Amino acid sequence: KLLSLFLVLALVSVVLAGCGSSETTTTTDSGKEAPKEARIIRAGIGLNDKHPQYLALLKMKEIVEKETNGSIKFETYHSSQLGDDRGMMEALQLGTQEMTIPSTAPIANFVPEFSVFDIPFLFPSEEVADKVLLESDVAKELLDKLPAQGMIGLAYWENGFRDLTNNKRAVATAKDFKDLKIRTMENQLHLEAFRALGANPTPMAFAEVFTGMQQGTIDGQENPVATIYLQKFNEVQKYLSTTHHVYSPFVVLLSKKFWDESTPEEQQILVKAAQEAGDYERQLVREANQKYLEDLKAAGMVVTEVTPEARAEMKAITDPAVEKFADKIGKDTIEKVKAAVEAASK
Ligand code: TK8
Repeated sequence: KLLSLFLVLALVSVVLAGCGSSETTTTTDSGKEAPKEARIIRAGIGLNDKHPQYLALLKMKEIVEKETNGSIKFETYHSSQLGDDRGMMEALQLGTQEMTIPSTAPIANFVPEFSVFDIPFLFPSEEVADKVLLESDVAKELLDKLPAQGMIGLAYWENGFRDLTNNKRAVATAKDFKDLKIRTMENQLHLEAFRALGANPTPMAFAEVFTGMQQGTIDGQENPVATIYLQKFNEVQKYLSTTHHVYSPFVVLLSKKFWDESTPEEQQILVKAAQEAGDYERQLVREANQKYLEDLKAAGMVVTEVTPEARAEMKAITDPAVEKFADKIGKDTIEKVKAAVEAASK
């Protein structure tokens, strides 16, 4: 009896197993319901997870994962966990990382034309920057130079107007830059402009800036207010000047390898998601740049409002230094961007 019960059980389990496997076969044969392996975008940025750039990256992740029904998934990394701007862009070229969102300044090491945005006091306002970056042909033409470097520019986002902080003195006018050891991004034009102002600039990866200021190897740095506040630079910096010397755009960069492996439909979703998340990012970053200036004052920073006259003097000093880069950037690009700025300013 026991033996027959055992045989019946064995038979039942064989039949059940058979059913199971035939079901699996059906699904695979139809080729539809079988879950496709998702392709992963590893997205890395230098800023921390409090910054609007990271919040917008999460929004982009949400849009893309939803719109592609999970055929593309994101892994997001902040605070230079995947490396500094240059390292991440090189990883995009190699195809060992899929996305990063640097300022245009370090992109100029790959596509020199991008240095046009490093020209001090180029943009008079965020509204003008929007018109130039989101609507002009030249902004689009610049993105079109990226594929030759193994990268795709999906959209412009905003870092914002850069302000100066330091530990030595209140900087109100050009003469106050004298001998200040200022960290700049890795960008030749920025170095030259700060030298022209009499400062002693040095390029450094973003992740090292806080420690550099804490230990006194540098006196200061320059970044938009949102970054200064959210990275807690005020804990190691006393003076802030609203120089607004450069407006930094961000560019959402994708590796060309990942782009080429994507379907036209996925490519369209990626571009649209980057633009949509970009609108959100601009809104957040503008609110942050406004709000946190007061918070920095409340936290004890000495804030010096730089006058339009003082800015004009700084511009007059940096203009000739910048002129040396005209050939590298391309006179054509400079003229087109300046014309777009003028048209947008009307
Ligand atoms: C972070 C950078 C940063 C930039 C800088 O990766 O390096 O100062 O302004 O925000 O993009």
